[in-house]
Amino acid sequence: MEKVLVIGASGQIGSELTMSLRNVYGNENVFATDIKQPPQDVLESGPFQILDAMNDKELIHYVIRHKISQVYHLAAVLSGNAEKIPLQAWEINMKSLLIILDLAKETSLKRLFWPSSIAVFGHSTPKNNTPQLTVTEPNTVYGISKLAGERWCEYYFNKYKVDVRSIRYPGLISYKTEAGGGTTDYAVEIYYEAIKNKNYECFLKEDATLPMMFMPDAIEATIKLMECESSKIKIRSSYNLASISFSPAEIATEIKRHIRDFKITYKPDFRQQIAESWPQSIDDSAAQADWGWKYKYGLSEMTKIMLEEIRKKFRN
Ligand code: AKB
Repeated sequence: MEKVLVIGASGQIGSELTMSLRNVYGNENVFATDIKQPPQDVLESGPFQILDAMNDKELIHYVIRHKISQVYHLAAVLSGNAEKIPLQAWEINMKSLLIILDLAKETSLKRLFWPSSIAVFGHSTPKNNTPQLTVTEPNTVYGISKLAGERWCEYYFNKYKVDVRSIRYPGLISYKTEAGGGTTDYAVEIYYEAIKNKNYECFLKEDATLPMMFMPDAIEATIKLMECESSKIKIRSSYNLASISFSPAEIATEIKRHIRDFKITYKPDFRQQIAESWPQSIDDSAAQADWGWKYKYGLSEMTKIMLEEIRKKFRN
């Protein structure tokens, strides 16, 4: 039986991924860690421990003690926050990855997942249908750390046979745990504000189109990639992954179909520059061909579910 560890289990991806992995592998076999408390369901359904991903000694003890066979390492400082604390963000994002890559090399860890991002691309990258292999000249700290991380993953695979797998996530949208410190976070905040106040002041311009994805699709892709036979994984840096692309104006129009008097205003801040450096849509044909990826949720299905679930949350 697999013993799975999720590092960063209290975050936006981690909290949902932990619950899905517990459904697959059994509650007692999925261990969750983070430096902050997780949502109630993660806490109550299986093992959780406060553990800092930067503490290599504690981490290695934990992995050996629980005979961990797979790790999902999700802890990171996202794009917006990283610009405020560049050197600290670099240190956290890089050191925690190198600790876990080296741990995988030294122990009997079978598989490792690490998330990359569309942030590896920059101004010189083709904006539409961005290819898997293209110019990568990111100019955010987060993007630089993700690109360097991709190179390290491929290096550990080639040199030490560490079975590491990765996805370049687009902006992720979910109702369960709010995102923190990203450029694409507006697409989560907008739903909460639409229900609470019927208006939203957006920190990006109305036409800032970005690649996005509903969390259930992202979780499915992640588990699918990790379950795939090793020989099928041809890319050991990180896979492009695509579903929907939209601008703040387009998501606002979709919300207005449900909340007629919803209003959006625009007050772009420093994150607009980050958004302008990222692609608008992604070519994920490699992920489709290698491990059969296909997304399910479009903007309208996602909006319906987001509004229903956030309403339920407020009622409770
Ligand atoms: C961010 O906005 O920083 C993240 C990402 C696209 O990686 N959501």
